[in-house]
Amino acid sequence: QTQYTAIITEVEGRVATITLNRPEALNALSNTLIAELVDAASKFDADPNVGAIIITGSERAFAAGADIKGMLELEYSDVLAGGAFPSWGGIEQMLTPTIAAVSGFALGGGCELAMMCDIIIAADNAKFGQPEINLGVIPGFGGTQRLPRAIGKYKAADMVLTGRMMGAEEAERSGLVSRVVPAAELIDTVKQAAALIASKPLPALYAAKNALQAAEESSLSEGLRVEQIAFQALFATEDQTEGMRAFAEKREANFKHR
Ligand code: CO8
Repeated sequence: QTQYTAIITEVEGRVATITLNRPEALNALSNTLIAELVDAASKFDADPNVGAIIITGSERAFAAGADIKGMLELEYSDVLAGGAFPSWGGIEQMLTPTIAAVSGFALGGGCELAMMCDIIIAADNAKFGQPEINLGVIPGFGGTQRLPRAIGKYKAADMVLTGRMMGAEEAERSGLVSRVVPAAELIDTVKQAAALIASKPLPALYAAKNALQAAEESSLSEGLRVEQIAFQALFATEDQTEGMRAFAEKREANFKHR
């Protein structure tokens, strides 16, 4: 088991949970935190015994953004060189389904991290925002691209240009979150959703996630082709045979995740 300093990891059944843990800075995304998160997430993604990954923070903050104190002294040449910020390591392209469980602040890089996940479940106290404009910068972890895709051009421009925060109710209405639940029920709800997902046949989960990603990245005809090829390929899996046979035999399927 790797020793992490800025995150806590836990596995229960087929569900892995990564908890951001820098309470002194409202889980600001330091380089160490990002590197540890990417390391843990990629290891879980590579593990066939993990069928869903939860990323969460504390009750007060999912993450209040990139670490502003760590960026204070940076100059253009430092940032341009590319070494100032760690890579997200393609975390959003992992095939294992990810759920962001958001309570409190999800600002800047925190909002962007939530948007790298497949599903966002928010507590009713959640606050989303891209406040970078107040710091003289703009979102740098995908916010200007993922937010308009999630909530449309006009809502996104309102958020990015004013830097204002959006509460959970507005976020749900706008399509930024999948569900809102009372804060006290957040973790239980997310664990139940993750366990339900993780119980599904893994090859189909991977294929579904890959096709959903294609919907964001490509034209309709290309996306439909990705879907078609994946749909056909699933007929080569044991879980497809088992899933359909179980239905016909009116019994519960016993998936092997292969
Ligand atoms: N970075 C570093 N420290 C932080 C951050 C942060 N983003 N957010 C909060 N903290 C620290 C505070 O400095 C404070 O520390 P201390 O007690 O030592 O002074 C502690 O956390 C608690 O925060 P507050 O006292 O401010 O708590 P409040 O409840 O008064 O306010 C807020 C909470 C509203 C969340 C407030 O802390 C805030 O506005 N935080 C900054 C939010 C922000 O601007 N985020 C965007 C950061 S920029 C970004 O994310 C860009 C990402 C892209 C990078 C591009 C790379 C290529």
